[in-house]
Amino acid sequence: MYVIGERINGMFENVKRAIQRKDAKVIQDLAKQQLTAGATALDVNVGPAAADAEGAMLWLAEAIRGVTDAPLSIDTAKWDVMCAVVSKIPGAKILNSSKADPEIARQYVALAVEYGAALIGLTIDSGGVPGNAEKRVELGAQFITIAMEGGLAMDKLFIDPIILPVNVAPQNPAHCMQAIAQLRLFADPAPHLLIGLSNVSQRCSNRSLINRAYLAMAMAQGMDGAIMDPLDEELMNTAITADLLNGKIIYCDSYLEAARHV
Ligand code: THG
Repeated sequence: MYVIGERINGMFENVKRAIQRKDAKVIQDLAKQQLTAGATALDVNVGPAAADAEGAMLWLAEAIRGVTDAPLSIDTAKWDVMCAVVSKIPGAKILNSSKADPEIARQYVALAVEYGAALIGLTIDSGGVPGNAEKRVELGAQFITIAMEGGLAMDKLFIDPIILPVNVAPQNPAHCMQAIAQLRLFADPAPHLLIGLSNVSQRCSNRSLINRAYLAMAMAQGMDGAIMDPLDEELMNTAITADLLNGKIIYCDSYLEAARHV
């Protein structure tokens, strides 16, 4: 399971404050904690409040690079910010994210190829978030084709069917799972399939239970990545155990610990 830690996001008060006060230690501690807990990569999002999105993104990345070379998922919806920061952030990168409109997707694929980065492609276009599984599959397949044409290897492409909170979009989590099951069949080798897991339970009670149940269900459909909270220990245990039951890792009595350190 490719776990991208979600905690370095200006949506969290402590991160927002750290950005404002330029308190690098808060960010570095979050980076180290998430990696120790089993994250492979770290999402970096300046949040909605940052006035200077480019400056804040570069400051966050520099702080994180002081403690780790782990891949950074540069989480911005703004093309100009992505373009400005990608050349300045050293090490492995995941561009998070591109919409599936052909002219937009082609630009992001070219940018990812130019910098040897991975790319998250959303199954959304200017028409908005699809209301069914079929449109997600159509847009995901379109993205896969554009990536292939642009020379982006499938192991560097993550397709994200866009998960919405189950309290406001009751059928959405099921649609995403159906799309995941179908999209993994579109290419061989398949692209990665990923979601922003915590979205599914926003403003719900039983948040971590909903996250855990959905994670295991979606992994059974072939999801192999998530932007999620690795500091939720039972959530990480669920991810590792789903890998075990999917035959991705071999059982030993200490499999939970062993899997965190591969
Ligand atoms: N797909 C892609 N990228 C993404 C998302 C996605 N990036 C952002 C987001 N979705 C994934 N990251 C988060 C991070 C935090 C939360 C949800 C998703 C979250 N935060 C608390 C909340 O809103 O309740 C913050 C409250 C707090 O504790 O302060 O749930 O889908 N490609």
